[in-house]
Amino acid sequence: MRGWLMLKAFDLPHRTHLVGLYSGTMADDLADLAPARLVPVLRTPEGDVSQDTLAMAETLNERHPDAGLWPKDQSARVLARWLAAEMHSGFGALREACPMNLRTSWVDFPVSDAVKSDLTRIETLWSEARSKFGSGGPWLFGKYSLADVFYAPIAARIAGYGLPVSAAAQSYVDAHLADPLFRQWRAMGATVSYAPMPYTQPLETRPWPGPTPIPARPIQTGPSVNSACPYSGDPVRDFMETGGKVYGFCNAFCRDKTIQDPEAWPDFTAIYQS
Ligand SMILES: N[C@@H](CCC(=O)N[C@@H](CS)C(=O)NCC(=O)O)C(=O)O
Repeated sequence: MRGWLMLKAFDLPHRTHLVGLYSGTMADDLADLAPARLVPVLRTPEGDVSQDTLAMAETLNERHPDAGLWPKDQSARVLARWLAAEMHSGFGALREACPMNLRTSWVDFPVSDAVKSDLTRIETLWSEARSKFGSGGPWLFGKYSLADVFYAPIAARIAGYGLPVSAAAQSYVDAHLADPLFRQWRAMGATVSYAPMPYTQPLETRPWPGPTPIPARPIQTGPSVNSACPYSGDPVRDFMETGGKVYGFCNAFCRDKTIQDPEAWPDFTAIYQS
């Protein structure tokens, strides 16, 4: 999620390639990128490879100095780098107990003292950034920055496991849940399944606490209100229905990611609302 967000949120030109994270094919999928062995992995146009979100973030910032990856203000940048680095190397108890699972939200998750202590630290850091630099918007430094990219998975865990946080921290979590890019990543993730699915809990589930997607379903045939795919502009082949109308897409993945959360996709909502 962090690797994709840092490319999308700052409009950096890129192509994405999906690897089989839990299908047993990951080593083969990453063979061309050795010695990379985990995701995310970044390959630059020159063919240089970096595998680690913090290293990727700095490489992207260096290549796109005007894209606003870190806050503009120097003091804000000092704190933003600190927050990102502390997330990257810290919060082990929370990350161990609550693996990120955007598919499911759990009821009555037992929160250990160690997880509570991580949450307290996270709230302290968020509050430091928000109180000093956050007045211009809902994000840690007002405007969305790499610091928010690094805390998006933490926000997802707080939401999915229903972890106890203050109202101020919950508003920051809610900003992530409502963020179209967060919703897009979640929608794309929901199109992939593994057998068995990882990260289950012996707990009851509840609806995802973010915005409720409008209902949509796949259908076999058109015609559709659009003849060109909203994403690629190519002729449509795969169809879905929502709000009593049929929409077409150039492939099943584009159709399925839209079904998961139609309103997360500006290119789709442009035709949906027209
Ligand atoms: N510190 C690394 C962590 C990378 C990492 O642990 N990636 C996980 C997915 S989030 C992974 O590739 N897991 C597959 C595995 O462990 O086989 C980073 O931030 O990039």
